[in-house]
Amino acid sequence: MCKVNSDLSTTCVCPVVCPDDYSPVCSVYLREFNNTCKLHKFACRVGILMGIERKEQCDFKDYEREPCPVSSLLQFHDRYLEYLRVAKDQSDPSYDPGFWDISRLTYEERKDIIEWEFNIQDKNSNDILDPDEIEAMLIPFEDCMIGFMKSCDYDHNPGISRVEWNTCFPPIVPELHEEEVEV
Ligand SMILES: [Ca+2]
Ligand SMILES: [Ca+2]
Repeated sequence: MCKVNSDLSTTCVCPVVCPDDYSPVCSVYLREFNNTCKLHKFACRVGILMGIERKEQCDFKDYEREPCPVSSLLQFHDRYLEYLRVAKDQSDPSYDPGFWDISRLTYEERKDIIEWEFNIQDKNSNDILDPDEIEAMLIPFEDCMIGFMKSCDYDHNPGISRVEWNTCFPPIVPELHEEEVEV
């Protein structure tokens, strides 16, 4: 549904109509959908990546984590970005966070924060967030975090690459120049 562009932004085409087939899927946020199309439609509409935990009903007793409530999910990405911005701010006295409203960060400011976190967490500098590095990043009592990390790892190569990480935080939308807008 989404593809990564050369500048690491993403272009998504959302399904408009889904079949009514009942072929349940359980998302990595432990939210169940009647079929895969409906999962993609929901994720695309709210502008997030959403991985599939398994192609059957969610059976919560199989998991040690709690489902991520939709209300938390919808604001998770901004909440996490805000958390990272505060961390970055505290680590670097010369860093000027500018506006405190996360929605007013520019594309470059968002990218700086996201890449800063990647560089810090990639302890062995292999340009991948390895499974043990990801484990260390999980915030306790944050029900949406595991789903978020699993959704980031969408290419099914172990770990989260820099490209995957950069696309975890939609909307990262570069300022469009008029000549780049397709009509
Ligand atoms: Ca690493
Ligand atoms: Ca991966």
